[in-house]
Amino acid sequence: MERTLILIKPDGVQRGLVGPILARFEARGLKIVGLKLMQVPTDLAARHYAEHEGKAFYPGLLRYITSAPVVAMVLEGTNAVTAVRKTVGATKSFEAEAGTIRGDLALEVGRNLVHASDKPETAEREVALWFSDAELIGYARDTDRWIFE
Ligand code: IDP
Ligand code: MG
Repeated sequence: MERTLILIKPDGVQRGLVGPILARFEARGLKIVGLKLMQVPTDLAARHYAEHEGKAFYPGLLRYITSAPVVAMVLEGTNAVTAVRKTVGATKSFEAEAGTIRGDLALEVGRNLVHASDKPETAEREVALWFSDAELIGYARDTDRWIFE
């Protein structure tokens, strides 16, 4: 079972899309094992986006992610990293397929609503960066046997 980090970015919270975005992940069968609203400190934003330091969009990216609260969550499921990335859609929202979160709800690359870990190793690092062990709850759902083979 894999875990992955998702952020509903400030535009998602401001636009009232927390519920609709969360609903897509829940409907897919992913299990919420961590969930919180937070104002992101600049040092956390910088560590999260360290791979992009030096790029032209990096200062704007840090301003965007720290500009208003985000909803951070950890989702669990079989192949959760890949499944969530597919549900989120391409980085450039205007190129994201219809049916994805970005393809249905966003237009711009710098206002693309959601962050999702891009591979299992990244997910491990990001989950540990955003959540303490005590904030993550493993539990069984009665529906698990209808979702997981
Ligand atoms: P991802 O979020 O789909 O993994 P990354 O390439 O890791 O995409 O970029 C991280 C975030 O940085 C994007 O989600 C987007 O918010 C922002 N970003 C990436 N490229 C650009 C750009 O060219 N202009 C403005 N923002 C960008
Ligand atoms: Mg990325």
